[in-house]
Amino acid sequence: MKKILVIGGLGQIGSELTAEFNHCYGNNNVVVADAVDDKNGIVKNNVFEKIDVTDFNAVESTIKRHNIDTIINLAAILSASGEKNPDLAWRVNIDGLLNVIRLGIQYKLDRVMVPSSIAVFGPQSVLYNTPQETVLTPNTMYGVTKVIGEMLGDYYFKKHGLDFRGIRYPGIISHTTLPGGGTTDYAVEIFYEALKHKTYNCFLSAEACLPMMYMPDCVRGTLELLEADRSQLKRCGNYNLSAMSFSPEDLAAEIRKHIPEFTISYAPDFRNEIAKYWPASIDDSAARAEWGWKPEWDMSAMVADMLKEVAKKVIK
Ligand code: NAD
Ligand code: AKB
Repeated sequence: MKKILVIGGLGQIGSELTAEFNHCYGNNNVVVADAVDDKNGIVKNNVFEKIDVTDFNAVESTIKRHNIDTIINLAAILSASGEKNPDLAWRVNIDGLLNVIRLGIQYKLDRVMVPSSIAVFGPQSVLYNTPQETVLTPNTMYGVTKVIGEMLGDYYFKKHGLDFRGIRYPGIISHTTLPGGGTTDYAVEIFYEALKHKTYNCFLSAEACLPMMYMPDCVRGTLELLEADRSQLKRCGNYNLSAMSFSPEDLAAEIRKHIPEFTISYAPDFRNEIAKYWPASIDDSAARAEWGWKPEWDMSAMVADMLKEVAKKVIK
């Protein structure tokens, strides 16, 4: 890898992945692209390109202009936003992905990485210690696009040798950039509300247990898979990855260890229906065996760190 293009680089994961790529590969070798302007000044040390991933020519000219040999495509419409606008979710998550895949083949890119999600699972999947291989019948448009994305990656790897890689991320918790319209967003919002108002009204039910991961593990795992020797990998874009699992009431209890007066109430909305059919826990033995994955952050360490970091932003 010499020159990396991060599409969707202004988002929750892209903004932090770019910082790590800068550290590992040098900021001159990392180009950040997104469909929106960088109004919050996220990109400080990289070339920024405003492009829409659904615009084939724009992605192609960016690849050519910067001599790109690796693409990380993070541009996506997440689960809750996707249910509000399924057509847009299809366009960005599938048409955009196909642009990246076709250009990856045309320009013989070294590798292409596109995340999947626990949203690939659904009512017929095994929902505890969910295995790598199980029935995938998602009940959201987002989940549908993620299943198809995994299958397209596999297809183009086998037919055209495109080195396609991806992780089924769990809900990602972080404090740098806010999450972008998912079902697991509550697990970030709760910290801001706990510190600002000592109370939080949760859009999931108390017992909705989901797999989650703290951003430092997400960034490290992504880099590890990106760097892994292809000959060690038995699959492409669908690695299960696990770190911790908790419900809103578990998380609230952990926050109360730091803020004893914190209270939580529940007003489950349509996102609770999505969460109901996502796994409670994940079996990530394939990632552990094939590329050495091991999480470092558990819930109590994550909560302590989130409260410390979010406090710097909300308590002046
Ligand atoms: P996000 O919503 O925070 O960021 C996505 C970025 O893509 C945004 O900056 C947005 O402006 C950009 N974008 C949207 N449409 C675009 C388009 N047409 N062209 C170019 N850019 C466009 O999302 P994220 O949380 O950073 O997720 C990144 C990837 O990881 C996605 O594929 C998502 O499905 C996956 N994922 C995320 C999580 C999570 O909890 N954050 C969990 C599982 C999987
Ligand atoms: C979402 O909730 O949509 C994302 C995801 C788990 O894919 N955070």
